[in-house]
Amino acid sequence: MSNIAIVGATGAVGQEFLKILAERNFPINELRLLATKRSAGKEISWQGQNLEVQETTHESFKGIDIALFAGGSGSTEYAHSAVKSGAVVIDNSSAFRLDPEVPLVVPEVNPEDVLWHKGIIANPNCSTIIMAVALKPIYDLAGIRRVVVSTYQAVSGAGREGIEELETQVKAWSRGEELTANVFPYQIAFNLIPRIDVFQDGDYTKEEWKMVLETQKIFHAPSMAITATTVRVPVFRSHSESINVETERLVSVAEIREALGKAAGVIVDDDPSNDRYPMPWLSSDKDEVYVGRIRKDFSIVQGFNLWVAGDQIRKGAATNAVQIAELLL
Ligand code: 2RA
Repeated sequence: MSNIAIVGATGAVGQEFLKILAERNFPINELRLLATKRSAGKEISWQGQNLEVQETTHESFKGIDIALFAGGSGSTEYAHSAVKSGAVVIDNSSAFRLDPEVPLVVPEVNPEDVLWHKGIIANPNCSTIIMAVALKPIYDLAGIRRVVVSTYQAVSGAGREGIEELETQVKAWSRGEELTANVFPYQIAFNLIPRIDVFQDGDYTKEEWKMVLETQKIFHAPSMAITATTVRVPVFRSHSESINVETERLVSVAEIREALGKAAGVIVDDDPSNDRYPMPWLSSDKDEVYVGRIRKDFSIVQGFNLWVAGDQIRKGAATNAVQIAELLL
Protein backbone atom coordinates (compact mmCIF):
# COMPACT_ATOMS: atom_id res chain seq x y z
CA MET A 1 0.00 0.00 0.00
CA SER A 2 1.40 3.41 -0.97
CA ASN A 3 1.16 6.90 0.46
CA ILE A 4 0.08 9.14 -2.41
CA ALA A 5 0.02 12.93 -2.71
CA ILE A 6 -1.89 14.82 -5.37
CA VAL A 7 -0.54 18.33 -6.01
CA GLY A 8 -3.19 20.47 -7.66
CA ALA A 9 -5.97 18.27 -6.27
CA THR A 10 -8.82 20.74 -6.91
CA GLY A 11 -8.21 21.37 -10.63
CA ALA A 12 -9.63 19.42 -13.59
CA VAL A 13 -6.68 16.97 -13.79
CA GLY A 14 -6.41 16.69 -10.01
CA GLN A 15 -10.05 15.73 -9.77
CA GLU A 16 -9.55 13.17 -12.54
CA PHE A 17 -6.61 11.69 -10.58
CA LEU A 18 -9.02 11.00 -7.69
CA LYS A 19 -11.51 9.36 -10.06
CA ILE A 20 -8.92 7.18 -11.80
CA LEU A 21 -7.18 6.09 -8.57
CA ALA A 22 -10.55 4.91 -7.27
CA GLU A 23 -11.60 3.24 -10.54
CA ARG A 24 -8.32 1.31 -10.78
CA ASN A 25 -8.30 0.39 -7.08
CA PHE A 26 -4.81 1.78 -6.74
CA PRO A 27 -3.40 0.38 -3.44
CA ILE A 28 -3.40 3.46 -1.21
CA ASN A 29 -2.59 3.70 2.47
CA GLU A 30 -2.73 7.52 2.78
CA LEU A 31 -4.02 10.00 0.16
CA ARG A 32 -2.80 13.55 0.77
CA LEU A 33 -4.52 16.34 -1.20
CA LEU A 34 -2.43 19.44 -1.84
CA ALA A 35 -3.31 22.71 -3.55
CA THR A 36 -2.67 26.44 -3.38
CA LYS A 37 -3.48 28.47 -0.24
CA ARG A 38 -6.71 29.57 -1.93
CA SER A 39 -8.03 25.97 -1.96
CA ALA A 40 -6.60 24.87 1.39
CA GLY A 41 -9.28 23.79 3.87
CA LYS A 42 -11.72 22.51 1.22
CA GLU A 43 -13.07 19.04 1.96
CA ILE A 44 -13.19 16.44 -0.81
CA SER A 45 -15.07 13.17 -0.44
CA TRP A 46 -13.14 10.19 -1.81
CA GLN A 47 -13.94 6.51 -1.35
CA GLY A 48 -16.03 7.19 1.74
CA GLN A 49 -13.40 9.44 3.31
CA ASN A 50 -13.65 13.21 3.81
CA LEU A 51 -10.21 14.51 2.86
CA GLU A 52 -9.16 18.06 3.72
CA VAL A 53 -7.10 19.88 1.10
CA GLN A 54 -3.81 21.15 2.53
CA GLU A 55 -1.70 24.04 1.23
CA THR A 56 1.28 22.77 -0.72
CA THR A 57 4.60 23.57 0.97
CA HIS A 58 8.13 22.21 0.66
CA GLU A 59 7.42 20.13 3.77
CA SER A 60 4.19 18.57 2.40
CA PHE A 61 5.79 15.35 1.18
CA LYS A 62 7.12 13.62 4.32
CA GLY A 63 6.22 9.91 4.15
CA ILE A 64 4.88 10.16 0.58
CA ASP A 65 5.83 7.35 -1.82
CA ILE A 66 4.41 8.80 -5.06
CA ALA A 67 3.49 12.45 -5.70
CA LEU A 68 1.17 13.05 -8.66
CA PHE A 69 1.55 16.64 -9.90
CA ALA A 70 -1.46 17.79 -11.93
CA GLY A 71 0.55 20.47 -13.76
CA GLY A 72 1.15 24.19 -13.66
CA SER A 73 3.80 26.16 -11.80
CA GLY A 74 3.69 23.97 -8.67
CA SER A 75 5.85 21.41 -10.42
CA THR A 76 8.96 23.51 -10.78
CA GLU A 77 8.47 24.92 -7.27
CA TYR A 78 7.88 21.69 -5.33
CA ALA A 79 8.94 18.63 -7.39
CA HIS A 80 12.53 18.60 -6.12
CA SER A 81 11.36 19.01 -2.51
CA ALA A 82 9.08 16.01 -2.98
CA VAL A 83 12.00 13.96 -4.32
CA LYS A 84 14.21 15.08 -1.40
CA SER A 85 11.46 13.83 0.95
CA GLY A 86 11.72 10.41 -0.68
CA ALA A 87 8.77 10.56 -3.08
CA VAL A 88 8.81 9.62 -6.76
CA VAL A 89 7.25 12.52 -8.68
CA ILE A 90 5.01 11.87 -11.69
CA ASP A 91 4.63 15.33 -13.22
CA ASN A 92 1.93 16.35 -15.69
CA SER A 93 3.44 19.78 -16.37
CA SER A 94 5.82 20.49 -19.26
CA ALA A 95 8.60 21.50 -16.84
CA PHE A 96 10.73 18.32 -17.05
CA ARG A 97 9.48 16.57 -20.21
CA LEU A 98 12.53 17.34 -22.36
CA ASP A 99 15.06 17.07 -19.51
CA PRO A 100 17.51 14.32 -20.54
CA GLU A 101 17.67 13.23 -16.89
CA VAL A 102 13.89 12.66 -16.75
CA PRO A 103 12.05 9.81 -18.50
CA LEU A 104 8.98 10.83 -20.53
CA VAL A 105 6.61 7.86 -20.47
CA VAL A 106 3.54 6.49 -22.20
CA PRO A 107 3.08 3.04 -20.63
CA GLU A 108 1.86 1.48 -23.89
CA VAL A 109 4.93 2.79 -25.71
CA ASN A 110 8.04 2.99 -23.50
CA PRO A 111 7.25 1.51 -20.04
CA GLU A 112 10.84 0.42 -19.60
CA ASP A 113 11.95 4.03 -19.32
CA VAL A 114 10.57 4.27 -15.77
CA LEU A 115 13.51 2.06 -14.76
CA TRP A 116 16.05 4.88 -15.13
CA HIS A 117 14.16 7.65 -13.33
CA LYS A 118 16.12 9.73 -10.84
CA GLY A 119 13.11 10.79 -8.78
CA ILE A 120 10.97 12.50 -11.44
CA ILE A 121 9.00 10.90 -14.28
CA ALA A 122 7.31 13.23 -16.76
CA ASN A 123 3.82 12.72 -18.15
CA PRO A 124 3.72 13.84 -21.82
CA ASN A 125 1.40 16.47 -23.22
CA CYS A 126 -2.12 15.15 -23.83
CA SER A 127 -2.07 15.49 -27.62
CA THR A 128 1.33 13.75 -27.68
CA ILE A 129 0.07 10.80 -25.57
CA ILE A 130 -2.96 10.28 -27.81
CA MET A 131 -0.81 10.28 -30.95
CA ALA A 132 1.92 8.07 -29.43
CA VAL A 133 -0.56 5.33 -28.48
CA ALA A 134 -1.85 5.24 -32.07
CA LEU A 135 1.64 5.36 -33.62
CA LYS A 136 3.22 2.62 -31.48
CA PRO A 137 1.77 -0.43 -33.31
CA ILE A 138 2.64 1.10 -36.68
CA TYR A 139 6.15 1.91 -35.46
CA ASP A 140 6.68 -1.67 -34.30
CA LEU A 141 5.20 -3.12 -37.51
CA ALA A 142 6.88 -0.98 -40.17
CA GLY A 143 8.99 1.78 -38.63
CA ILE A 144 8.04 5.45 -39.07
CA ARG A 145 9.90 7.84 -41.34
CA ARG A 146 7.59 10.88 -41.12
CA VAL A 147 4.43 12.07 -39.34
CA VAL A 148 2.21 14.98 -40.32
CA VAL A 149 -0.44 15.66 -37.67
CA SER A 150 -3.23 18.21 -37.33
CA THR A 151 -5.10 18.32 -34.05
CA TYR A 152 -8.62 19.41 -33.11
CA GLN A 153 -8.32 20.07 -29.39
CA ALA A 154 -11.19 20.42 -26.91
CA VAL A 155 -11.61 23.58 -24.86
CA SER A 156 -11.17 21.57 -21.62
CA GLY A 157 -7.50 21.35 -22.57
CA ALA A 158 -7.45 24.89 -21.18
CA GLY A 159 -9.02 23.65 -17.94
CA ARG A 160 -12.36 24.44 -16.35
CA GLU A 161 -12.09 28.02 -17.58
CA GLY A 162 -12.01 26.80 -21.17
CA ILE A 163 -15.23 24.84 -20.70
CA GLU A 164 -16.92 27.82 -19.02
CA GLU A 165 -15.85 30.17 -21.84
CA LEU A 166 -17.45 27.97 -24.52
CA GLU A 167 -20.62 27.52 -22.47
CA THR A 168 -20.92 31.27 -21.82
CA GLN A 169 -20.35 32.16 -25.47
CA VAL A 170 -22.92 29.65 -26.76
CA LYS A 171 -25.51 30.90 -24.28
CA ALA A 172 -24.76 34.54 -25.20
CA TRP A 173 -25.09 33.64 -28.89
CA SER A 174 -28.42 31.94 -28.31
CA ARG A 175 -29.67 35.12 -26.61
CA GLY A 176 -28.37 37.30 -29.43
CA GLU A 177 -25.88 38.94 -27.07
CA GLU A 178 -22.28 39.97 -27.73
CA LEU A 179 -19.68 37.21 -27.18
CA THR A 180 -16.53 38.03 -25.19
CA ALA A 181 -13.23 36.09 -25.31
CA ASN A 182 -11.01 35.88 -22.20
CA VAL A 183 -9.41 32.41 -22.05
CA PHE A 184 -8.80 32.10 -25.79
CA PRO A 185 -7.50 34.88 -28.08
CA TYR A 186 -10.78 34.99 -30.00
CA GLN A 187 -14.34 33.72 -29.77
CA ILE A 188 -14.20 29.91 -29.75
CA ALA A 189 -17.94 29.25 -30.14
CA PHE A 190 -18.58 28.31 -33.80
CA ASN A 191 -14.96 29.16 -34.56
CA LEU A 192 -11.56 27.39 -34.89
CA ILE A 193 -8.37 28.94 -33.44
CA PRO A 194 -5.09 27.63 -34.98
CA ARG A 195 -3.07 28.55 -31.92
CA ILE A 196 -2.60 26.61 -28.67
CA ASP A 197 -0.11 28.15 -26.24
CA VAL A 198 2.47 30.74 -27.40
CA PHE A 199 4.23 31.09 -30.74
CA GLN A 200 7.88 30.00 -30.76
CA ASP A 201 10.65 29.19 -33.29
CA GLY A 202 9.58 28.92 -36.91
CA ASP A 203 6.16 30.32 -35.99
CA TYR A 204 5.28 26.95 -34.47
CA THR A 205 3.32 27.12 -31.23
CA LYS A 206 4.66 25.58 -28.02
CA GLU A 207 1.95 22.89 -28.34
CA GLU A 208 3.22 21.99 -31.81
CA TRP A 209 6.83 21.79 -30.66
CA LYS A 210 5.69 19.58 -27.76
CA MET A 211 4.19 17.09 -30.22
CA VAL A 212 7.37 17.03 -32.29
CA LEU A 213 10.02 16.87 -29.56
CA GLU A 214 8.13 14.76 -27.01
CA THR A 215 7.21 12.11 -29.59
CA GLN A 216 10.84 11.84 -30.73
CA LYS A 217 11.91 11.42 -27.07
CA ILE A 218 9.25 8.82 -26.22
CA PHE A 219 10.16 6.68 -29.24
CA HIS A 220 13.91 7.33 -28.81
CA ALA A 221 13.76 8.39 -32.46
CA PRO A 222 15.33 11.83 -32.88
CA SER A 223 15.36 11.36 -36.66
CA MET A 224 11.61 10.70 -36.88
CA ALA A 225 10.40 13.59 -39.07
CA ILE A 226 7.34 15.19 -37.47
CA THR A 227 5.37 18.33 -38.21
CA ALA A 228 2.25 19.46 -36.34
CA THR A 229 -0.55 21.99 -36.53
CA THR A 230 -2.59 22.24 -33.33
CA VAL A 231 -6.04 23.84 -33.40
CA ARG A 232 -8.55 24.71 -30.67
CA VAL A 233 -12.08 23.66 -31.59
CA PRO A 234 -15.48 24.26 -29.93
CA VAL A 235 -15.69 20.77 -28.39
CA PHE A 236 -15.90 20.31 -24.62
CA ARG A 237 -13.84 17.12 -24.18
CA SER A 238 -11.50 14.83 -26.16
CA HIS A 239 -8.82 15.75 -28.62
CA SER A 240 -9.06 14.52 -32.21
CA GLU A 241 -6.09 14.21 -34.56
CA SER A 242 -5.65 13.71 -38.29
CA ILE A 243 -2.40 11.75 -38.61
CA ASN A 244 -0.52 11.04 -41.85
CA VAL A 245 2.25 8.48 -41.42
CA GLU A 246 5.03 7.51 -43.83
CA THR A 247 6.43 4.14 -42.83
CA GLU A 248 10.00 2.92 -43.27
CA ARG A 249 8.91 -0.46 -44.65
CA LEU A 250 6.17 -1.45 -47.09
CA VAL A 251 3.02 -2.72 -45.36
CA SER A 252 -0.63 -2.94 -46.31
CA VAL A 253 -3.59 -1.12 -44.80
CA ALA A 254 -4.86 -4.50 -43.63
CA GLU A 255 -1.62 -5.16 -41.76
CA ILE A 256 -1.80 -1.73 -40.13
CA ARG A 257 -5.43 -2.19 -39.16
CA GLU A 258 -4.63 -5.63 -37.71
CA ALA A 259 -1.69 -4.25 -35.71
CA LEU A 260 -3.84 -1.40 -34.36
CA GLY A 261 -6.60 -3.85 -33.46
CA LYS A 262 -4.19 -5.84 -31.31
CA ALA A 263 -2.50 -2.81 -29.72
CA ALA A 264 -2.74 -1.95 -26.02
CA GLY A 265 -4.91 1.09 -25.32
CA VAL A 266 -6.36 1.25 -28.85
CA ILE A 267 -9.91 0.68 -30.11
CA VAL A 268 -10.21 0.50 -33.91
CA ASP A 269 -13.50 2.08 -34.89
CA ASP A 270 -13.29 1.97 -38.66
CA ASP A 271 -16.25 0.98 -40.82
CA PRO A 272 -17.04 3.77 -43.29
CA SER A 273 -19.78 1.74 -44.99
CA ASN A 274 -21.65 1.82 -41.68
CA ASP A 275 -20.62 5.38 -40.84
CA ARG A 276 -18.31 4.20 -38.06
CA TYR A 277 -15.29 6.36 -37.15
CA PRO A 278 -13.88 7.96 -33.96
CA MET A 279 -15.53 11.06 -32.54
CA PRO A 280 -15.17 12.96 -29.24
CA TRP A 281 -18.66 11.76 -28.38
CA LEU A 282 -17.34 8.20 -28.33
CA SER A 283 -13.89 8.71 -26.78
CA SER A 284 -14.86 11.04 -23.91
CA ASP A 285 -14.67 9.51 -20.43
CA LYS A 286 -12.80 6.51 -21.85
CA ASP A 287 -9.13 5.54 -21.51
CA GLU A 288 -8.72 4.02 -24.95
CA VAL A 289 -7.52 5.91 -28.00
CA TYR A 290 -10.00 5.45 -30.84
CA VAL A 291 -8.53 5.00 -34.34
CA GLY A 292 -10.43 5.00 -37.64
CA ARG A 293 -10.48 6.33 -41.21
CA ILE A 294 -7.46 4.03 -41.70
CA ARG A 295 -6.55 4.29 -45.36
CA LYS A 296 -3.72 4.48 -47.86
CA ASP A 297 -2.24 7.89 -48.66
CA PHE A 298 -2.07 7.44 -52.43
CA SER A 299 0.17 10.46 -52.86
CA ILE A 300 3.28 8.60 -51.61
CA VAL A 301 4.47 4.98 -51.72
CA GLN A 302 4.38 4.16 -47.98
CA GLY A 303 1.81 6.62 -46.71
CA PHE A 304 -1.25 6.09 -44.50
CA ASN A 305 -3.92 8.31 -42.97
CA LEU A 306 -5.55 7.85 -39.57
CA TRP A 307 -8.22 9.74 -37.67
CA VAL A 308 -7.78 9.46 -33.90
CA ALA A 309 -9.80 10.62 -30.89
CA GLY A 310 -8.89 10.36 -27.21
CA ASP A 311 -10.01 11.79 -23.88
CA GLN A 312 -7.25 14.27 -23.11
CA ILE A 313 -8.10 14.53 -19.41
CA ARG A 314 -8.14 10.78 -18.86
CA LYS A 315 -5.64 9.02 -21.14
CA GLY A 316 -4.13 12.37 -22.08
CA ALA A 317 -3.27 13.18 -18.48
CA ALA A 318 -4.66 11.45 -15.35
CA THR A 319 -4.89 7.83 -16.49
CA ASN A 320 -1.47 7.92 -18.16
CA ALA A 321 0.07 9.24 -14.93
CA VAL A 322 -1.66 6.63 -12.78
CA GLN A 323 -0.56 3.91 -15.21
CA ILE A 324 3.01 5.15 -14.74
CA ALA A 325 2.48 4.93 -10.95
CA GLU A 326 1.28 1.34 -11.38
CA LEU A 327 4.57 0.52 -13.11
CA LEU A 328 6.35 1.59 -9.89
CA LEU A 329 4.44 -0.81 -7.63
C1 2RA B 1 -4.33 21.98 -24.39
N1 2RA B 1 -2.61 20.25 -24.55
O1 2RA B 1 -5.07 21.20 -24.99
C2 2RA B 1 -2.92 21.57 -24.00
C3 2RA B 1 -2.76 21.57 -22.51
N2 2RA B 1 -3.61 20.62 -21.90
O2 2RA B 1 -4.67 23.14 -24.07
